[in-house]
Amino acid sequence: MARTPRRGVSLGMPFYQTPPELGNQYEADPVLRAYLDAALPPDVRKDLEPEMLELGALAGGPLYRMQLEGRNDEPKLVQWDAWGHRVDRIELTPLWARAAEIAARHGFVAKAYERKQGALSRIAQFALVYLTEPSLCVYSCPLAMTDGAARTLESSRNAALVDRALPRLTSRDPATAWTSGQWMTERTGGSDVAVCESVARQVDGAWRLSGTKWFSSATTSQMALTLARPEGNPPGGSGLALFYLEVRDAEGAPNGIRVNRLKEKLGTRMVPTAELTLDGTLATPVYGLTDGIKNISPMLTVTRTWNSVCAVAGMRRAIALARDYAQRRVAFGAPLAQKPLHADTLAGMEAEYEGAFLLAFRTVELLGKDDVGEASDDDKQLARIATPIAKLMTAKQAVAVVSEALEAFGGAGYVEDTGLPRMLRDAQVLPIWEGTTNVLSLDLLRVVSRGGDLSALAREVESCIKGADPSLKEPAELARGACLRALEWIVAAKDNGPASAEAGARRFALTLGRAWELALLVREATRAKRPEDRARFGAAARRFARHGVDQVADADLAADAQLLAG
Ligand code: UCC
Repeated sequence: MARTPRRGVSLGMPFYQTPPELGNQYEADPVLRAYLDAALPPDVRKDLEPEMLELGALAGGPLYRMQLEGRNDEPKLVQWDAWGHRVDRIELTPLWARAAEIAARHGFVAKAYERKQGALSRIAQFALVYLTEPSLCVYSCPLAMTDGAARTLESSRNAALVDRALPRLTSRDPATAWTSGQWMTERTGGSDVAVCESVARQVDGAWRLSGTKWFSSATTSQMALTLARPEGNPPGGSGLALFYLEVRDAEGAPNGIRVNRLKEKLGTRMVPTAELTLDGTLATPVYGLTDGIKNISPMLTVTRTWNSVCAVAGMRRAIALARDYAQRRVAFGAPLAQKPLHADTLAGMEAEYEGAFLLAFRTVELLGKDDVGEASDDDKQLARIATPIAKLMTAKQAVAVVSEALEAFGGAGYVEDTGLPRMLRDAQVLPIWEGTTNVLSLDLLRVVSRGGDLSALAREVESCIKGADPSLKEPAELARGACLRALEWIVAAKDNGPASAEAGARRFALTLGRAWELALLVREATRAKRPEDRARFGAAARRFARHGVDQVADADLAADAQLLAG
């Protein structure tokens, strides 16, 4: 008869382990605290403290437990009611319902528009998001789109739409707060948006949309921004127009929208991602009847920034769990934390995360300045390239770091009811949605090919490494050298023709990204207020430098690529 082992009773080789735990996620985060100490004036910093402590406790306690308990919860699509009426109602999970309430009350979107901290408001906003998001199972998705829609409408100066939607998108009252969708992807694809097939027709003076939206995230939103081609417009992105629509009419009936099904996805399982048919959907043009892609770009800037912040938040959560577990798990006679190779592995993950954190929040700083019209010419140049670089860098780093964190748990990291595998599945979307690594590398190339100046980045790197401690000479020089070489490489590659620049675009973007992250680590090691923070950022800079920075040095690999890619 098989023996059932009781907890704590050893039967030969027991495989009982103590699960990892999280404490207050704000108190336990020296990187966030050191960054905020350096980036914010003391009065702003002090004002944020109580809310950070509150959310840190929530994220590491009740929300984390709720997330583990609701591990298998998923949204449900109810297409028909009992009496045969098509209702297309999506029921959300209890965690998402709680997330919506927390997000509204704490102003996860509103903070950026109340602008109480002026240009620093984005830092305040994203610090809260970063603290809480890892316990909310990607509720960041509707919030990111809501923030993106708010900014797009605000910059459109379309007074009627601003008056109607902005107060709702930025409401702190959960009963009245709206979220927004961003319906861009069609059956023709998600990257090459210009070939979108949806059509807009004017009927009795009102615009009506028809088409299929193939990946519509968080479809429970009250409104959406979407693209369609007004009848008679030419093909291509400039022939598309940006439209605003409300998902239901005043009586709650669908606005010519059918939810065909929810997607079966690898991760982000709490996000209801739907295939939609638009059939005579009433919509309003946001900014005229052309240039839809250009006009939706403020939305992309915001959602890509959310992606970067959520990527670093996910990395930190995975590292926090792995580090806690390393204190508890005894193997080969000692806790894993005391094993030199395990400690070395955790250190490598931490260095990548710290570099990623600083680049994500640098992007946030630049967005905040732009929001309030305080961006200098250099800030504007930097902001345009920071968004794609930070998004592509942090997303790739998140997948690598979270994967390594799962490995740090051994078999437990591969077992569903530990809650750990979900982190990797959710990380894997980060390099895909909102522009893949290659699409964002090409976006960086777009800036260069349209005459954009990248010299602000060389100045940024220079200012980060200025005054660095002699122990950081090597990483500082590495960051400067890699950045300059990449900027020289792109000039030469352009001269060699578009194929050469395109083939090396990812290596170019990654080099700038790694050089920028390294320079920011050096800056933080120099400017941090407390000696222990300076020491830790310095150690992170030295370790990060060893993971490789310059990838353009060997970028002329066209002939090899032909052989290898087939
Ligand atoms: O919707 C999705 C899921 C939502 C979930 C949200 C979650 C958020 C994160 C949550 C946190 C965890 S996923 C689908 C998202 N789709 C994309 O990201 C699209 C990816 N594709 C691209 O980005 C492509 O590069 C395209 C679509 C922009 C390429 O289109 P075109 O037509 O070939 O582009 P053009 O002709 O080069 O650009 C058209 C105009 C140009 O302006 P002008 O003509 O004045 O030069 C560009 O400079 O748009 C301008 N433009 C931009 N401006 C294009 N991209 C940008 C940009 N990024 N910033 C500023």
